[in-house]
Amino acid sequence: MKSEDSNPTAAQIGGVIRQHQTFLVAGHVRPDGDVLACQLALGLTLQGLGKTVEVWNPDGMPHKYSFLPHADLVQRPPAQARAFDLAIAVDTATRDRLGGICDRLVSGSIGVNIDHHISNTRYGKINWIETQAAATGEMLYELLHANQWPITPAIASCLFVALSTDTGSFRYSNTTPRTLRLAAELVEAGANVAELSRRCFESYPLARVRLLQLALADLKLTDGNRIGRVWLTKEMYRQSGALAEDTEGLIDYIRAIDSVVVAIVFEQDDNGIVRISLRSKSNKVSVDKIAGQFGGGGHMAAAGAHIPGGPAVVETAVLKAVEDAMRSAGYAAA
Ligand SMILES: [Mn+2]
Repeated sequence: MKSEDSNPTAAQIGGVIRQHQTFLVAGHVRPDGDVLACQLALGLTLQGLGKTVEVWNPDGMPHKYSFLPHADLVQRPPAQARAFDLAIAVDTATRDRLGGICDRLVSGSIGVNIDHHISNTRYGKINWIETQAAATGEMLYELLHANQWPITPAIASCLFVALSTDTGSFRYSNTTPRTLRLAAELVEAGANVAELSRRCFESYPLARVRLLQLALADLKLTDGNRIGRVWLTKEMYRQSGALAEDTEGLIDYIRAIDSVVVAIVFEQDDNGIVRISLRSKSNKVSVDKIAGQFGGGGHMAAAGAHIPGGPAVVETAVLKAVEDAMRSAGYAAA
């Protein structure tokens, strides 16, 4: 794997952008606050530079984030392939996570890959990967700042949401002095902390709470209450009326139990695949490594994977991997 020493500078990325006129900004499936806010912030920046830009997300703009400025810029990819001078992916660890966007590009490829995931596969022609960044939003701030491109109130609001959502409102261990300084600058540039925080963290549809209610009714704690896990089943979705997009952050309710070190959410999809999300509260237990054993990845403290197999078999295998990681980290068997 190439080291981050081979990263281009923000100024170099700016130079590449200046050379082109038509752009695609791409982001990952099951979008979160960071990816959507970054797609919009970059889209608005490119528009401000007089470029022609389209912003595609495989799942479109979820209702949850439709409060973001110029949210309607985010579109689902069209049926027909399109040509752009440059396609830029943000916050997306693998080409697969682009959900087929590359198939809708005449070039078939991503020109610039901007991301902070440790598991990024460097699938772009140019790869700018900073795993120390709390959010891809931090990198976009650097891009704008280094190239003296304006941070309008709309862009500041987007970047604030990117930082805020990927740090759990500046609570997770990825929050650095730099993250907090950037947040302060974004507030100076026009981001409204109270309003944006309310939209991100205190504005959920009732169906999500109903889904949470059903999931938590079946919460299981093992390994001395240090491993917490729930399933989100089709039946729970049906009963609650919740959508896939309503599940972002549900895992934090398990993570928040004081005894829990590793939290897991399991979910079965239609194609015999089990989707897992993992969170760790210990810097000795890297869930990125656990997810990696199943073909997934992410960050030390937050990761996921898509695993083929039946629910019981997958659950047993994942629990075993988590328990092994706990033992390696020095937690005695309970
Ligand atoms: Mn991110």
